[in-house]
Amino acid sequence: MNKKRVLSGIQATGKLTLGNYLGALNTWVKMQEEYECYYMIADLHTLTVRREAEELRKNTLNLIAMYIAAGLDPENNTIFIQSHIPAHSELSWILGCYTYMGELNRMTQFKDKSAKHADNINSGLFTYPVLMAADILIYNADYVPVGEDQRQHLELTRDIAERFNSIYGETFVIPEGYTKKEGARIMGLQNPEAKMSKSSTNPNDVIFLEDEPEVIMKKFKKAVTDSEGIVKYNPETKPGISNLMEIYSVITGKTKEEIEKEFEGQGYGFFKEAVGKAVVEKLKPVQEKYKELQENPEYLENIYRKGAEQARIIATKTIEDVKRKVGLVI
Ligand code: ATP
Ligand code: LTN
Repeated sequence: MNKKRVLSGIQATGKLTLGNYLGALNTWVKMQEEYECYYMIADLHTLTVRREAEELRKNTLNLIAMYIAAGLDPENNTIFIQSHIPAHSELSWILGCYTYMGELNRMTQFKDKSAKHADNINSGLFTYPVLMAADILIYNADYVPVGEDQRQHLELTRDIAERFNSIYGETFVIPEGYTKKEGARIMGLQNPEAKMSKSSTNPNDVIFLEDEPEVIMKKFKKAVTDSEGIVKYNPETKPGISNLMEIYSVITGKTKEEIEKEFEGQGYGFFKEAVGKAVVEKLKPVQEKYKELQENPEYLENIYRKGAEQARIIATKTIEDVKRKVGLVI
């Protein structure tokens, strides 16, 4: 049976958050049964913002450990590091010549990140989505599981692929985004109007997957709510409570209505504690496995070396096909 193919990645920019887990990793784990999956560490993308070299290397290894700790089976999935497959960068150059400045100018992530890093608006930040398109198209992925914030990049990827196909004939599979409604956009605990993000400056805004249970409980206790005192889902008027309900819903599998019923007549304090406990329980085995894996760098190296070998087979085929089509001598 021919399985559909999946590709996704996370930038090695630091400790993963509950947002990354519920919006991306958790979905990847579910997809591994049904699809042929390629999960990479997007290390080249991280260079768009200044990093310490040693820290980037450490983050990359830790991220591989976290992929596996979260439940990805390295025997059943191809886990690899983006920069180990130079064909991504080659394809990115070629696709950049089929992408318009106007299209890249519209990307909200570019606008956000250039506002945040006004002293370093480099061209990599601008062409970031082209490299992401190359990551996806080089494997002819059918599905790309990402959080809501990446959907615009995915639309652009489809446009680039369609443009290329219409000039040179069927070359790329047109990928589809795969975003679960639940968990696709987890908001900050202190500022529920903005997404929970690794690079947030307020640590109480973010649950890190490595946070100790007491820290997690404390952060939920401090989470911003409202003065109504009723556990009810309405992201417009009750963003804080609705976000906590979202988190609780993805973790327990309960619907919003079931949660409203469960906490009817209870105060926010009680509800926050329940959410905190559910998160702590869910993360416990992940944290234990993560610690164990961090102590075994050889095992991790084996995985990403083997992953690169597997990924290279498909990437090489695609890049050669593309080069031939555009007229490069190979
Ligand atoms: P940074 O703060 O460095 O921009 P980030 O936390 O946004 O990082 P990324 O590496 O950009 O994380 O994203 C990795 C994956 O996690 C992507 O699929 C993204 O859509 C998803 N993701 C990130 N933040 C959230 C969130 N708050 N809710 C749901 N999904 C998220
Ligand atoms: N831009 C993505 C990371 C990423 C990615 C990809 C995701 C790089 N290449 C290819 C899916 C497919 C982000 O999450 N910030």
